[in-house]
Amino acid sequence: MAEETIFSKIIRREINADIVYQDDLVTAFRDINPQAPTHVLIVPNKLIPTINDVTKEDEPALGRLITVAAKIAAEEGIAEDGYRLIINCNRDGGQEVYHIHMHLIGGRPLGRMLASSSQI
Ligand code: DGP
Repeated sequence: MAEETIFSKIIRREINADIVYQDDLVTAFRDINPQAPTHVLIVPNKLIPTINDVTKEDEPALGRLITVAAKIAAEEGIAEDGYRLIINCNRDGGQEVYHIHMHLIGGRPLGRMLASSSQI
């Protein structure tokens, strides 16, 4: 059994967060440390630690992450200019909270996907 993170408490509304959307499958709330004018985290309500742990039965919730991202981007007024969706996985991916979450980031030009580096 995976260990709960702070995100489970946010989903259950046991601690404060700026929740912008919630339904039976996913919850979306503003990142506590925003990297751009819009920075929303969209998470499955079910605790799935990483992308490596997903199963076929998670497909409805994982698909909902995308449709909710598009809806929030439209509401935030960033759909036309564009935005970035990111899911980090494990240490090399930079994952800090072990409850799958999709970052929706936009509201300014985001530049190249990765900082340029000579290391491949
Ligand atoms: P990642 O590196 O992909 O695991 O991103 C974790 C993000 O979660 C990071 O951008 C900060 C955010 N975060 C961590 N704790 C909290 C919290 O308690 N509330 C909110 N709203 N965001 C949090």
